[in-house]
Amino acid sequence: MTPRHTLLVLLAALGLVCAGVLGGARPAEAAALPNTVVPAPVSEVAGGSNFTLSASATLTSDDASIGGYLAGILRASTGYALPLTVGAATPGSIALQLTGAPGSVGPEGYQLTSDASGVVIRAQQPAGLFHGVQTLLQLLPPAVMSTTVRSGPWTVPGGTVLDYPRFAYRGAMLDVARHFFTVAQVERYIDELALYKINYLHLHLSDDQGWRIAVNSWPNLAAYGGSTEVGGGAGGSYTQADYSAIVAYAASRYMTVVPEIDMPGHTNAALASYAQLNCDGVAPALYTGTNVGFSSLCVSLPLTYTFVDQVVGELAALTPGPYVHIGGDEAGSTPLADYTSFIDRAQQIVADHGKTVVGWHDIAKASLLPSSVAQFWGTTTTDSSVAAAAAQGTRVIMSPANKAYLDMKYTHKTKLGQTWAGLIEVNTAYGWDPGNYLTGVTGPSVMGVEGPLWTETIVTSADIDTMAFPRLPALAELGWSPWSTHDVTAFDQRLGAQGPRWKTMGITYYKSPQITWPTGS
Ligand code: TNX
Repeated sequence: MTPRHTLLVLLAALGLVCAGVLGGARPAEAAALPNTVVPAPVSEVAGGSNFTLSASATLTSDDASIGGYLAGILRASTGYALPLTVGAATPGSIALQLTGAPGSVGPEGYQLTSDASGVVIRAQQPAGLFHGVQTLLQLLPPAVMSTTVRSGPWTVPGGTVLDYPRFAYRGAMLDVARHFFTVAQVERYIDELALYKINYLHLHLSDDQGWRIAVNSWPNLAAYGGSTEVGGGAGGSYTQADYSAIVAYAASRYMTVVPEIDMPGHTNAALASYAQLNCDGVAPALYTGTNVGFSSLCVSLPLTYTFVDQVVGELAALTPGPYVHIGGDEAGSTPLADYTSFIDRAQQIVADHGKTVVGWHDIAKASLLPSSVAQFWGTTTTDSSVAAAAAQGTRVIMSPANKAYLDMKYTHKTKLGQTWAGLIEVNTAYGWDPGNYLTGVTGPSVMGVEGPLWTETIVTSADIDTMAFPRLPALAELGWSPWSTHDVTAFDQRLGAQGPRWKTMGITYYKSPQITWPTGS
């Protein structure tokens, strides 16, 4: 039990003793904040009276779109009118305010106070308000997530939450190349990720099996390279307008899109689309299997760099976020000297388009620009080239495949997924410290954590849900919560409390036997 939990138990015990001394039933005022919020907040102090939303309540918000987001969820499940206004909080209301937050909350944090007179969420920036809204939703009963009217009472326990993230980067990756997912499917996943304060969506937009984003200067990439997927299905691709719609939807959930074009390996779809990109001038056939490491852009060909420049240029222009991911993994058919010279040039091209490079940690074999970010996907806790890069100032996103890969099976019985990095049960996904995991990669070298979901075996939204839940919330907690809150017993209880929410929302999840799922999950 952490000191914080000890304090909560003591407070709860005190409440019971007082109630006993006073000779009455335990007053509602004595309720402790329940251990239900994922990711665990920095601090939660129970106290004061509970708040119960009434049919005549109002919402006030300094940010109209976040107010609208919360109103949309609450109106649907409560059936209350909940008129949205701007200005001072009225008694009985929920107020979202961009004033009065303590400085410690930073750009993404918030303070939430709840008592009989109302709930007030204060933040310095809209992102903080949005995160506070997610906490508020988790303090309300699970039925609040219903899209049809349910019965209350809609009670928020009295108390104060002060909260802000441990890491600036808390990501999830979706591989839309091995199997294609529509804009609506990606938006559904964005909504799910937002519940857990994920703030980066990494889209793996190209691979051997498919090219998924229209590039005006190279139209065959999407038209032909996007025409199939693993298993030989029809595949698909995003128009530039589709991609912009995903970017805008993510932004409405305070999430930044990181687009990935994987190079120089994982490029069969591009090579199949343009014969002139191949060293021998011959286009290979489209590929619908699941092997890796067999394709490579032609590093000695000048046209290769025209291609990279035009593709990155169009993508950078469509991407408001700071990062472009250049892949760089498993370039098994690119000789090392070619690989490093390619990565050097690709980094410069990305920089010329005003973006910061992210690459799988294999790029640490090249000489990295000071700004470049390496995404660690290994299965060991030492990697000399990543440690050397970190010592030079390279920042690292932690996605160790044996902990963070959402496409690994939970157990041998899991129908979907792979096993090459091991089996990943919930407590394995939770049981590591991203800030102190990889030798030589600690402190400011760690930019954050990401859960990649590769989709060789993943076809539907239900498949996505089954692999991401409940492990994604575990990773989200590693990314957000202070290490001092890390406690597997308390976490498993918090996670169990999410089950009824997922059920209400129609999220198919793996009912891990490690978790006690409450009735109604
Ligand atoms: C390795 S991890 C890959 C992907 C596969 C994944 C399957 C990494 C950077 N590359 O190409 O989809 O394994 O788990």
